[in-house]
Amino acid sequence: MLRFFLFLALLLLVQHSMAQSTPPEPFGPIPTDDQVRWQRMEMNMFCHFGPNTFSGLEWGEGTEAEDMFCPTQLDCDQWTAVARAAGFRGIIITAKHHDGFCLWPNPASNHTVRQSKWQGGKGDVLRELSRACRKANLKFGIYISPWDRNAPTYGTPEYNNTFRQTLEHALTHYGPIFEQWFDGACGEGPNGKRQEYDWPLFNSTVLRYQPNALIFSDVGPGCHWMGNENAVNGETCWSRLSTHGFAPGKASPSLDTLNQGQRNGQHWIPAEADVSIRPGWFYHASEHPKSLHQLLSIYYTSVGRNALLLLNVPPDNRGLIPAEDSTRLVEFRQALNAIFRRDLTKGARALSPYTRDGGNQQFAAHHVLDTNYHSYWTVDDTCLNPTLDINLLRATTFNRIMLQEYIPLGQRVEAFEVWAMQNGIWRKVSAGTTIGYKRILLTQPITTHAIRIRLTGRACPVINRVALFMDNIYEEN
Ligand code: FUL
Repeated sequence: MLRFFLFLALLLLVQHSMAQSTPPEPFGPIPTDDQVRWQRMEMNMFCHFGPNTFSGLEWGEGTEAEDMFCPTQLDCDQWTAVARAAGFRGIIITAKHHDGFCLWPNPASNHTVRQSKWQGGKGDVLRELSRACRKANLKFGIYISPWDRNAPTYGTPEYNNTFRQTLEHALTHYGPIFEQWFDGACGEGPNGKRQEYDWPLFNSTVLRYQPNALIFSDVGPGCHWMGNENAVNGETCWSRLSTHGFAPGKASPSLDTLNQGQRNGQHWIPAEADVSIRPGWFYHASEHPKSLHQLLSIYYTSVGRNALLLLNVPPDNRGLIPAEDSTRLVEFRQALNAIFRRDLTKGARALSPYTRDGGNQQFAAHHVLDTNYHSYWTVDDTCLNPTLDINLLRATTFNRIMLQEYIPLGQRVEAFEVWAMQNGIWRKVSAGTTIGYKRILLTQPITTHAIRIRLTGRACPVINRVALFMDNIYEEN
């Protein structure tokens, strides 16, 4: 009998503590673990490299001789060193651009490095880069254009099968691929015809051989193009998108929709912002990298607005990243470090009268100040308009406010305001709609010893980070 009571008591205790610590249910579609990992990479490097690097074109004709591809000093370790110094987490290379030339000996094509004199036909850029990435602890991804101005079968149903073989080869010889980048462009091939792309076949091929890869296209399914090539994401940016009836390219949703995502979108498909450090995607001797100011602006309108930044840094005709680009990237990294290394909430206290389960420590406000990604502040399910106060250690001046939602539980916030205590009264200093994985707000310098954040959620908000920074480098025009 005693045992029975002990058991009952234990059961009640367990039940009680479980009820106390039940996290909110996810809201709407949620990211996969791969999508969360991907989003947390924040910045990746794109490399456009191929015959265009030597011809000066942006879109090769497909008729270029294979020997045109002849980098004299290719060194992928140099690329990865630059990527690491800049703080990128992965590299995506144009394994095949619209001209059809393959940077690896693709058996499904006769227009590859194997047919060139480069390294006696034994060269393989994907082999070199995938190895260099592994060595440097960077993730490796590939861009393979379905549009092919060289493939003789392009414009016929047979081409879809050739393209499947192309994917199959690239996806099975170079280790894990974190992202497969699909361009929606669908122009004419050598016979003047356009191709009807078999997207279900392409996507299923990728996922068959690389189940952890995110597929990028205008409509995902892993991540989606955000509607422009300037990396200016919508200030409202949902990571949800409905894609039924749409396809990459001409059949994609409107640019506005791509730019802002959809409040009621049916799938979790976060935004990726691709932009080039130079005017063109490929290297051209006459072009030069963007200024530090432009790169910081890009950072704020992409990473700062719930998108991942894919910054293109084209290697030159030697096969190296030019010094002016690597210098600019190091400046960029130094600037980001200078701005974001010092979180001005250090030593602050975070408080909320709304904390879940009557103030359960597991969900307490102080979790927004720690850097543990998986700890967060949240409130009762019925509380859709909570507030959170951050009492700073002393009067502090900042001009950047960073907010992060804990996206494994979905994107929940649809409006927020930030208030600052000044001369004894609360003044509204910033406001917006969505937060998502990360939102960075730009303000004039604000001096205060307390801020209050008001949130409106579609479901109870779940916030894992609030931070304040002072940026003395970038000034908005
Ligand atoms: C576009 C392509 O047409 C450009 O050449 C470039 O590759 C860019 C990233 O995507 O659609």
